[in-house]
Amino acid sequence: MANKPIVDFETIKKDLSNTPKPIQVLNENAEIVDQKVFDSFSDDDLVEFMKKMVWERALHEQTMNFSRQGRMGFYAPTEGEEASEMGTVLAMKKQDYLLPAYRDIPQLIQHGATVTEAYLWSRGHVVGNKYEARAMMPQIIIGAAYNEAAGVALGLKKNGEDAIAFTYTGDGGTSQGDSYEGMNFAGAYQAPALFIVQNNGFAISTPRKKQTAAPTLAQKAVAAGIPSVQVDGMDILACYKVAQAAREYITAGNGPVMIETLTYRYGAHSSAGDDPKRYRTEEETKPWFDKDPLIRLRKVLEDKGLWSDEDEEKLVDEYKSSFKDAIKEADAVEPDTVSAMLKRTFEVPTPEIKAEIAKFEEKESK
Ligand SMILES: Cc1ncc(C[n+]2csc(CCOP(=O)(O)OP(=O)(O)O)c2C)c(N)n1
Ligand SMILES: [Mg+2]
Repeated sequence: MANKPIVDFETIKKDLSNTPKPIQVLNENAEIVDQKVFDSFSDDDLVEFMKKMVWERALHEQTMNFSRQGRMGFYAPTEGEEASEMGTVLAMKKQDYLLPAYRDIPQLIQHGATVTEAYLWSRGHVVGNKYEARAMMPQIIIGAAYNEAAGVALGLKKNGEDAIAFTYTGDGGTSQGDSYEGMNFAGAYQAPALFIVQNNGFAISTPRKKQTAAPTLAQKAVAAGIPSVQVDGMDILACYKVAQAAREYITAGNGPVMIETLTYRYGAHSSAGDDPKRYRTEEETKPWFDKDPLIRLRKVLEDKGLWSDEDEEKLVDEYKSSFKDAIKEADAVEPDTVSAMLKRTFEVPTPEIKAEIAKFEEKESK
């Protein structure tokens, strides 16, 4: 008798790749692929989405300039990720809680932090860590914002609030244990959290394919009992609609959701200046530039007579001038000091810490 195995693992493995196509409203050529969803947006909505993406790109360009002038601390470029970031954050309500990662400064500002606070955060200044809006400071430990979100979401549930926790990590973040733990906890407690993975293709220089054998990152939520979906992260209309649908589903008491946005980081990992040309070819990056989220929506708006180059240039100038005001405000804030940091960290300082404080106060007084 042929030795037929009790189970066909090869078929099970192949089935893992049998996943739905990423959700789109506008395709790469700016053609409408979901007319019904497209028609649910008014002309004003479409213009508003475009403005938000132009704002994010202007923020990126101006902040990179500040960085080159030595006026920023850590800054993670966002060019290419405008649809993924603005589309999802625009589905948030004021009462929702944001747990961002370091590349999510634009969402943090959209949710109510000031640009000045964001710039102070970049400089490591304590004033940049606290906002009037319901948001935590951007998380540097990759994947860890998912744990924060699980805890915050459980708190919102226990308080009976009509609010959810929105959180972001990258493709690399899903290779970290923290992200699994956060999702598992939220799944177990049916906590109202929306987990967003911005899959921009790379964790610094490590390509997505080398990080995991999982056919999609969305699948990583399945083991926690969390429904998940992939969305075209260069299509702001799709990102918005999917995040909005997720929020509705979560607030109806159905537990968490995970969304994987397929996007791309055009530039370097951070303003510290790694060179992407050392780990990816032009051949590989070109198709992503062709999918640009601004080009895509701009084309739709121009066809409808709702947008012009002049409109855009005027907006960019306005936005950039507001960022220049913001950095001036940040410059005017008294610099943070090591002694002040030590004092607020230790309610009861040990003798060693007391000595450190004295040492730094002496240094700082000069
Ligand atoms: C736990 C942890 N390990 C390593 C790092 C160093 N690190 C900073 S960013 C990064 C890559 C993250 O990639 P991804 O999650 O895809 O986010 P992206 O930067 O692409 O937005 C790594 C490894 C870190 N911050 N935290
Ligand atoms: Mg990444």
